[in-house]
Parts: sequence; structure tokens; C-alpha cells
Amino acid sequence: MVSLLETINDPADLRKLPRAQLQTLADELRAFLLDSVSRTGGHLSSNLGTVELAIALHYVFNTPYDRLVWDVGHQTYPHKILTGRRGRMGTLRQLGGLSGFPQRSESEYDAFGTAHSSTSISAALGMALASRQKGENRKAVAIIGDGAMSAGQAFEALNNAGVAECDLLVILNDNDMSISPPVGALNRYLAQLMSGQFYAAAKDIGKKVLHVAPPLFELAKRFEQQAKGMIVPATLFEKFGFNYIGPIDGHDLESLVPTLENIKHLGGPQFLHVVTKKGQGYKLAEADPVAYHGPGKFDPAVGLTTPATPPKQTFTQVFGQWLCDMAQKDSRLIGITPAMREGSGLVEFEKRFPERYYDVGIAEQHAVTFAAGLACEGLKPVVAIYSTFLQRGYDQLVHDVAIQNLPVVFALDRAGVVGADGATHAGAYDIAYLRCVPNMSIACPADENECRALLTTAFEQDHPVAVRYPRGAGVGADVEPGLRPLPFAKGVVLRARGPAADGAARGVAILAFGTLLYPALAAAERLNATVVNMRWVKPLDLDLLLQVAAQHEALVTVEEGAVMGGAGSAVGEALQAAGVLRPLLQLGLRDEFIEHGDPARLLAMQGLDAGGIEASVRRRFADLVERTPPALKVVG
Ligand SMILES: Cc1ncc(C[n+]2csc(CCOP(=O)(O)OP(=O)(O)O)c2C)c(N)n1
Repeated sequence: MVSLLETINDPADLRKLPRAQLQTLADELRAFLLDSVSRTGGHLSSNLGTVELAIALHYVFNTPYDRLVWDVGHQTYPHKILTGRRGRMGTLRQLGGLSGFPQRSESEYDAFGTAHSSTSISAALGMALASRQKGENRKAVAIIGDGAMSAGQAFEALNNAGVAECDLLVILNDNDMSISPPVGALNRYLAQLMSGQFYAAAKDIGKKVLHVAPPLFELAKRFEQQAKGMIVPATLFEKFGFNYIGPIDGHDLESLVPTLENIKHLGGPQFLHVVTKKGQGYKLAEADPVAYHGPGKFDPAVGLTTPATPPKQTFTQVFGQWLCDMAQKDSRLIGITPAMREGSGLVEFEKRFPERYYDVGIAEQHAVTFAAGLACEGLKPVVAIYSTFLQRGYDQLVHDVAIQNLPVVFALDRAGVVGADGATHAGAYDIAYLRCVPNMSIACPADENECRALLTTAFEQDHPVAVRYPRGAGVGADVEPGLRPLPFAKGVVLRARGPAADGAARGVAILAFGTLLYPALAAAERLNATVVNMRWVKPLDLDLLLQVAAQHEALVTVEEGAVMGGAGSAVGEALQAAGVLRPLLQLGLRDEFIEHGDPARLLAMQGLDAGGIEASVRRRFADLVERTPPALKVVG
């Protein structure tokens, strides 16, 4: 028998259904979603929480003419399923498949591309005002979670929208969770609104005031709803100029649909507070929404299990262990995360050093300036942040940290290709955007052991240092337990082609920055090239660079970051400045956005696996390398 869900190939089909059938559709959609995500992996808890909301929004609003702007966009799977992409859900987050986030190029129903949080109100406001400007009557709706609501940009947009004359609806999807439990005063305030204490307290105040005027009190008792409006202090959102409605149950279609229908006909900025449950309808996710925020593949009947063979240690784990060990040794260390406790590896640190742990919410800008303040007072802040999210805190890094030359360590996780999350999350630009900032240093560990050692080196400096490392595991190098630093700004030659007997420059030298050292080594075996592990992009090891340049006819740089402005550019600039002219091949990420897919495959497509590096070097320097190479040995 054909299910109801199978008849919905477009929201227009959904809008033909009688309201009484929507609950059945929600049940089928939830079951489909769970089955689908368990096969592909992806964001689960948040999507289980938006099933009814997505149905109600497409039912009430005239999409795609009316614009739905989902914040972050990790909760849009129900929306994708309802908007003609049900059949492609099996390709989610895979190369050539559906993105895990909304993308304008993917569907006309994805009104705005997202993945970094807290942009929805700004974008929807832009759309609402454009509609007014063009004399159209389309509606713009921003759907934002309580976690995303904590970011500055959301409030900048509210501040702007509340006084703008336009039809904008902001829906706060409040599930009382970010990825991990939410933090901060806004969260406490929302909890107060949800619990009803706000109204209760306000009513008490009202009673006290109204007691002195008995007739009014009688009136208030009879018309409690209206009386509430009279005596309840305005919510924060009303102070911003919005008409606040709620909180309402975001899983109850019987209240969602009529409420949205009513709001649709109201003019001006509207704010609807919807309460949902992360993981709704799947008991295991309801009980542990953090674990089910972004699981890999799993059997829904069993739930998440620990793999039989423990996976290789990730760079994130190496960092987490280092942070604990260094905190043990140095009481000045403070650990900071902008809402990424699990992703950045700070779970253990929070347990062991709660008084030195700060989750500042989704607030990267604040995280960086907060660290600067701590450093001013002699503490040693370590900001654990993804490369892609530090983009948000760039001015703070320049203006608050670097100009004042404050000793803040930036532990830059997810530097390079990230895989399933795609272009929005790629850590492609950090070398380029950090390298040009005076006082900054940048280290690129090649493996796990070096990562720990370079973090120690960074921590010992008296100026800002970023240590960048990629997602997942490296070659699996044994990590020495101590806290031994490596020399600051020094690289090391790992494979020497050796100078010619006559002392003349011969062959090619590959200068590797970061974990691509290992494929570079494999390529070098076949090319008979020298390999240098540079370790530092800034300061460059100039002595070593000039020495290697003198001994070789050509140089190749390899990095997992944008070529433009990257480590290879740094090498080129240094050679030019020293008046040394050597042909230079710069290998790294091309000038294009890298879509979602398997990270190893994506790197290979960028020509950054061993075979790709070898091929590029041969293409450019055919007469400088070994012609009949030994078989390719892949290291790592
Ligand atoms: C600027 C930025 N920082 C961090 C993240 C990582 N991130 C993705 S979802 C999320 C939590 C969002 O919480 P909320 O808005 O409440 O949505 P929920 O998952 O609870 O539905 C975070 C921190 C991000 N996407 N963007």
C-alpha cells in the first residue's frame, strides 16, 4: 500500500491534504527519517525535532514563493523530504549527493544557503524588505534554534528587524539544547518563559497592584487572558519591537497549524516561540540527544554501539588529552569553546577542570576577545575552535589579540578538508587569513605526536600562536606522554636526495606543511626527491629554506589549505625577498569550493594524495625527477 508520505512529492501535494491527515504524515515522515539517517549517518536529534514544524510551515505558507530560512540548516531533513528530495535521501552528505544543509543550488525550496549558525534572521529580513521594495507580498520566515539564538548576529538582526516595517516571522525552535546543553543567560530566560514562571510571577505582581483597585481585579480574574496582556511585563522580544506569541508545543499540529495561519495574516515583525524536543519520537535519541546529534550509520533497533576494534586516536583526542595534561601542570591554563565541547574534545577537560572551562555559547567573536581579556591578566587561554568557525572571530583575532600581542593559543581543529559537512565547514583558509597578521605564528603538525609537541611549544610562547590540525586521525603516530616542546619555527629534513658531488643544485625538494607530509614522502620515494617537514608556516624556517633552495633546482610546497595566500605563497615570498630564484610548484586546495564527500576521495580529487602529488611534480619538473620509479609505497 502506498503510504501518505509517498504521495507527497511537492509541498503543493501536502497542502491538498485535510488537516486531520497531517498527524499520520508526521508519523510516517519520522519513521522514514530515522530509517534514512541510520543508513547514511547525519544529523538526527535536531531533525526528529522539526518534523511537525516542517509539515506545518509548508502546509500554511505558500512555499517556495514564501521564503523559509532555516538557521544552521542541519535540521532541514524533514523539509528536504517534503520538497521533492525524499528519493535522494540515501545520498545524503555523499559525493554528488544531497547536502546535509540547505543549498540554493539544490532546490528552489532552499531559500538561503547555510551551515554556520545565526544568519537566518538577517537573511529573512533582507528577503522581507526586498519583497516590500518590489511591491510583492511574499512572507519571509526565519526558523532559529535556542542555541543559534545566543549568537550576536541573531541579536543584531532582531535589533534591525524590530523597527523595520516588513512582514517577517521569526520562529524560535526552543528545544533547550545546543549540541550539548545550552549555556548563558538567554537560555535561563527562555527556560523561564517556557516554565510559565514568568507569567506566574507577573500575575502575582499584578494581583498586588490590582488589589488596591477591586473592580479592576475582578475584571482581571474574569478575563485572565486579556489581563495577562495588561499586566505581564513585555518579553525580551517584545522590547525588540516584535509581537511575541507562545510558547506553543512544536509537536502538536493542532496548535501549530492554526497559530501559523493566524500569524500569516498579521503584519509587522512577529515572533513565535515553539517548544520542541530534540530526538522526539526515538527514545534513544530523546534520552541522549548529544550522542544522536550527528551519529554515523547505526541500527535503529539497537542504537549506537562501541566498535569492536577501537578506532585510531583522532587529532581532537590528542588535543583533549594535551589540554588536560597541560592544565595539570600549569594552573594558568583556561580552556574555551564556542559551543563545541564534544567536537573540540573538551569533555574530559570540563569534568576535571570545571572552574577553568568556559563554553561561551555559539559566540566565536566573544570567545576570542574573552580570551584576550584573560591573557591581559596573566592567564593562558587556549581557544579550541574549528578553522571554519574562527572566520567569525577574525577581527577579534586581529584587533584584540594580535595587535596587543597577547599569548592566546588557538587550537584549530578541522583544518583542511572536512568531508561530509562540505564547503561551508572546510578549513581551507586559516593559513591565508592568519599568515598576514603580524605577531601571529602558525604551526602545522604532521602527525599526532607532533601535534602534542607543537601545542606545548605554542603554549610556551609569549605571543599568539595557532596550531592547525585536520579532522579525524593521522598516520597513527605514537604520542609521547610528556610535555616536550619542539623548537620554535624550526623544520626538519626527513628525506635527503643529497647534494651532487660537484656541489651543484640537483633535483626537487618537497616542502610539506602538515599531515600531507606522509603522502609527500611516498611520492618522494618514487621521484627521488628531498622532503622537508616544515612544521611552521609562520615564522618560516628561513635558514632551512635557503639551504634547501641552494641544494635543489626546484621546490614544491604541499599543504592542506588554499593555495592562494597559503604556505606555498609564504615560501615564494621568502625566496623573492632573499633574491633566490627557484621554480616553485605550489600544491594545495584549488580556488574552488569543495563539496561534501569522503575526505580521502576529496583530497585525491584535489591531487593531494601520493599519486596526485607525484603526477603534479612529474608534469612540472619531468627532467628533474627519477624516470623509472620504484613501486608506489603509500605511507599512512
Ligand atoms: C558559527 C557556528 N558555530 C558553531 C556551529 C556548530 N553547530 C552546529 S549546530 C549547533 C547547535 C545549534 O543549536 P540550536 O540552534 O539550538 O539547534 P538544535 O540542534 O538544538 O536544533 C552548533 C553549535 C555552527 N554551525 N556555526
